[in-house]
Amino acid sequence: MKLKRRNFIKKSLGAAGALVVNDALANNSTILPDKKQKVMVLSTWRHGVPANEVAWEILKTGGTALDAVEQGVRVIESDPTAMSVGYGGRPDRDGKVTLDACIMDHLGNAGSVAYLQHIENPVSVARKVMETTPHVMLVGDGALQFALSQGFEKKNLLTKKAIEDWQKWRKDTQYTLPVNIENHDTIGTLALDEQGNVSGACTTSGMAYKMHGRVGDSPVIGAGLFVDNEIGAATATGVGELVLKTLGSFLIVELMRQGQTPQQACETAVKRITAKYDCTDKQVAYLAIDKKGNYGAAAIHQGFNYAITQKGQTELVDCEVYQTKG
Ligand code: SD4
Repeated sequence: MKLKRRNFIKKSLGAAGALVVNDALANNSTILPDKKQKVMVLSTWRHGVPANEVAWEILKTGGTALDAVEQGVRVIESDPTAMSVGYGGRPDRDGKVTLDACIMDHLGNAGSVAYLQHIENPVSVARKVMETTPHVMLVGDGALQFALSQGFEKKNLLTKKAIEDWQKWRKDTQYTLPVNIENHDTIGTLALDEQGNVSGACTTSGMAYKMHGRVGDSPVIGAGLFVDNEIGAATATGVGELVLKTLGSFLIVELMRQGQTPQQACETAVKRITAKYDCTDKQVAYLAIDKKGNYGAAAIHQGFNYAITQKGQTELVDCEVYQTKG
């Protein structure tokens, strides 16, 4: 990767910078033959590791990128220790867990839910929206009613730990709105399957302690996620308002269409934000993949990492390119 662009800083990593999390599959007979070498899956943040491992189980047996991204992120949605996604996600400032998610396939189909409460796996509701309705996006009570009609079960998503943290937050901050580098960890997952098709999914409980009714970038096609099977795909994490105002994932795919590499396109999209907005305490990070299996990542600030799985091996990688304001 070319990393030395003006205003961008390369964090020096060395060989130890990438943590090899699981190389078990690389050492056995399931290793993929050459023609399938570009099969891969990438996910944002550390919880991308278990998500990728589930996605890989699907990809390695010839499954679709669409199934892989859905099943991968579901694991994180259902994990109460992942406190920015699905069950156990941090609530809004009024104590309600409201979820945003979307999914997009290689045919350009898209489905999305926003401000959805009481459903553990919003990504699967988004997929149902995509596959069984003429619409792209359902929100709030309508999304919940639709989910229930499709057989999803209602569940209390607010865990004891999330309640305790929220109560502490209310006491400490006196209900002021927090927007900072620390309070988000959305999962965005992009996969390239054996057929050479790209799909993506993005799911979140949104910014912790957001205003009730707030929807971020994650369920908005083109903002939190965009897939164009001719080109590639991109996903976003961080302060959704900044991603929404620049339509970051769509921008990245369009930049790749114009010839930028995934890495260059992610950097351009980050610069588009920092050129216009004060990002002193606000993080946004992008992850992108192209049809050939090239990928890239860039962030405003240090601290973003992502998981990549190829040939059965998963690595957690610190994003090497970030931009301080300027
Ligand atoms: C949001 N983009 O709701 C989401 C939060 C996030 O990593 O990305 N967290 O604004």
